[in-house]
Amino acid sequence: MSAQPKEIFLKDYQPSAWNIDHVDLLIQIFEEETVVTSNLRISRNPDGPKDKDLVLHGADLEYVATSIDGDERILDENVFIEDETLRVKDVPDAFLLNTVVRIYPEKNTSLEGLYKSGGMYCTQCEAEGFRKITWYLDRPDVLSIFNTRIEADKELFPVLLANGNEISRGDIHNGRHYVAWKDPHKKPAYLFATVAGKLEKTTDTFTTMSGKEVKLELFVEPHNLSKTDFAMGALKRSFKWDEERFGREYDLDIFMVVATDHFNMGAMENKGLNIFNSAAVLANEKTSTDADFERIEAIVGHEYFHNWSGNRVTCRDWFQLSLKEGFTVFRDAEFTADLHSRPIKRIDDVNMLRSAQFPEDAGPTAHPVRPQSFIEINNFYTLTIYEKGAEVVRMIHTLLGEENFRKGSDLYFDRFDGQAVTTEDFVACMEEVSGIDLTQFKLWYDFAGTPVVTIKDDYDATTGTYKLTAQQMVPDTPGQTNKPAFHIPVKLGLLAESGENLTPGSNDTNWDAKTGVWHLRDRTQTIEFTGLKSKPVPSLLRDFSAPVKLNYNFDLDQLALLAQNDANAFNRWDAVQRFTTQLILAAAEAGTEISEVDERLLKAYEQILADENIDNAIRAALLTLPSRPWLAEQVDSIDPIAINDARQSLRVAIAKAMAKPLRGKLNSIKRPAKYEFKFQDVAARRLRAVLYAYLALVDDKVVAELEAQYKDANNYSEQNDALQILNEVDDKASWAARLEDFIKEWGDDAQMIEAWLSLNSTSKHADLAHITKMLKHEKFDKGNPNRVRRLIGAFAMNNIAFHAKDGSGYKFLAEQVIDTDARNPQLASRMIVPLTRWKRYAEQYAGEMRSALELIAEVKSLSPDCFEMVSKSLK
Ligand code: B3K
Ligand code: ZN
Repeated sequence: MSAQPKEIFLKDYQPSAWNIDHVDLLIQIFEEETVVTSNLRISRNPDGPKDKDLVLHGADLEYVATSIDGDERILDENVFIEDETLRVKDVPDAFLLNTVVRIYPEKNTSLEGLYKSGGMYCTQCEAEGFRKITWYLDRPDVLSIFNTRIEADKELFPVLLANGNEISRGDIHNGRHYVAWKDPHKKPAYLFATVAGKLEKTTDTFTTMSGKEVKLELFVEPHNLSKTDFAMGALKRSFKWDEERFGREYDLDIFMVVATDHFNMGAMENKGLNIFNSAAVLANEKTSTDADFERIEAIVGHEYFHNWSGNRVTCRDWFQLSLKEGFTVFRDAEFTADLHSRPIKRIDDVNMLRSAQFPEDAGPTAHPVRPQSFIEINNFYTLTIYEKGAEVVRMIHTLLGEENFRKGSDLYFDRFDGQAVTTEDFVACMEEVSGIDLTQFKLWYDFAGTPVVTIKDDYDATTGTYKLTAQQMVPDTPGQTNKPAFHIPVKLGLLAESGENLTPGSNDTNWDAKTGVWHLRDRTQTIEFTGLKSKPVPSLLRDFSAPVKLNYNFDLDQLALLAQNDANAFNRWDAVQRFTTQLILAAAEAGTEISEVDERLLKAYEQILADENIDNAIRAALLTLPSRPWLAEQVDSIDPIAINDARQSLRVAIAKAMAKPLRGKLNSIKRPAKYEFKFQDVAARRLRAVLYAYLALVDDKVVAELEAQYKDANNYSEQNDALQILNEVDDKASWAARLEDFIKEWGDDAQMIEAWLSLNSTSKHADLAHITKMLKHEKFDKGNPNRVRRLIGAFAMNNIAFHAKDGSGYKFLAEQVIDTDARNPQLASRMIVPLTRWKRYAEQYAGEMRSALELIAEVKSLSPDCFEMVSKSLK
């Protein structure tokens, strides 16, 4: 491995010695290079350390010139470059710094800074990409006013964009032109953006709550114009929702979105100029699934909501990343829940949390929601920062209630508008408006690991009292042991043996009767409920009121009762999950197949199919077995093949036992004649897909029916449902033929190529030989992160072939990581994730995974990104 990169610590934070009061940027794009001229008005920060020198960040910049207050300076002992910085010695307290650099966006494969995606130029500056554009104080607590002028060839790049409002444009010599932009809002450099391209746009307007008309513009490459309507609608819904639910109004005359094919993540909230991965914004019914529409709506909302939670109020330093990300994920989750279905959104989110965040929190890269150190900040855009961070905000919401939470967020936005702040500042506002002491609660920010809450109960028939005793334990994580007790809100209810939902009564000071929340604050805590005629069944952690693993020794009778009667939709689902988890894990451990389904489960399923009081989406969720990663997370030593086989055997057994009612339900669902992305229709499609997936395992007619559905459906959602199931039950030859047809039909559509790559990598037929062959396919492009994720990433995350006992799958991934790292460290680093969990696997897998990690570790010029992941994993 290369020399150890530097670790940065939260405890070392110091304010900047310098402010940048104003930025003037001139970006001149030429065919093979770009020249960036920057004029920075700099002054001493009265609250900062008394440095004599100015030290600016810069990476991969070719030095051209520097001047201070108009005096040209050459590189000498007073102005010099060292370790990705430009140091200017002994500067005055206020001055104008001019620098000129040359950069090469065409060669920038890291997709960070200014780079070329196809024919267009675009930027990605979060977290530390601005330093690849010009010398700057590239840290989130330095906020400035930006003026940007871009110049480029007029024919090749008719559209030139930057943050804020356009102030002028015009032609210059040699067929070139310019556009100048001014952003009146102070912002950190990570929110800077610029775009140049031959783009077309869809436009619309939104009138804000104070009556201001905002122009909405969505820019795409011309062939994508037919895929912009949905995102535009989602954008308007976002504007409206943030006004209604959070009182937040948009603050510029124009809001622009640009779609680009090459992007390292989903999208970026640059002020007034969001840049989106095409996959996260372009959609129409011919090429997008319901899940795509859902995801796009959520991301469009998320980036827009950042305008307040992130842009107007930003982070003091990158350790506070969850201040904006956790809060904004909470906001987008509420947006989706308000628009569609609250319980379904909760179930979807908890599935993701348990399947991906819990494993992260139990692995070598586990870190607190507010980390105390990092090597490469790009490695910290994690499920913990985003999803667990959102859970922490959700718990604050639970503790305060909607009204006080809104008061707290109003106070936060008012008080810190235009500032860079900390999670402490956020929590302090919540405490101030509610009078609730969150001192203990704040431990959630500082300690990693998923808390385990173990609950035992005891019923006394003579007094009618029911006692619950909870014990909490936060497991050790790298660098953190012996953790204190957390404040954990456990929402609960009780059910009588008859299935009736009771109203629990208790005088306990930690019991909140209004919300049904039991506040755990001690390592061990007991509560007594009175007035119970018989022993109740507890419904624990309703709505997943805290991101914990909750253990209670449920027997299958209790779970069956909850599955059929719990008034809390989330817990009804969770009861079925717990029930099926018990069956699958018992079989996996014994190495047996499940051939008969427990009668109680069948009864519950039959009732679920018949129950008129639940919608089809809930029905679909109830009928879906726990994910393989979540099952794996619940065992001591993971055997992925055994878990997969046991889970599959239960699916087959259910299908056999219930073929008739499943078919009956399927036939009763009408397929709407016209595709619409609306909840009832989406729910019906979800249920049809779940039912078909079962029936395909036992009913010979299904293949023909699904083939017909694939051919005659007027929307890709139904086609994809058919494909996904056929992908599982097809023989190899039909599978290959179908994929061949697919790419012939859709080979010009980027989103469909991506879908096709996934179909290629997730089937049971997708062995290593197939994936290796696919790497050479003309539609695969290793420079495009979406394609890499859909082929290699999906293979490693979902495919059983990845876990071949000889370690060939792991070695393949290691080789791909090494190859990718040389171009795009951020992408490569993410690809390592499946290997990092090696210690959790049974011996024969763990050893091979470790060897694969060691292969990566041996590389001499490994990026800091991969170095951090690999060295933490091998520790
Ligand atoms: N803030 C960006 C993520 C930036 C990732 C940089 N490696 C998107 C988002 O969370 O909205
Ligand atoms: Zn975000």
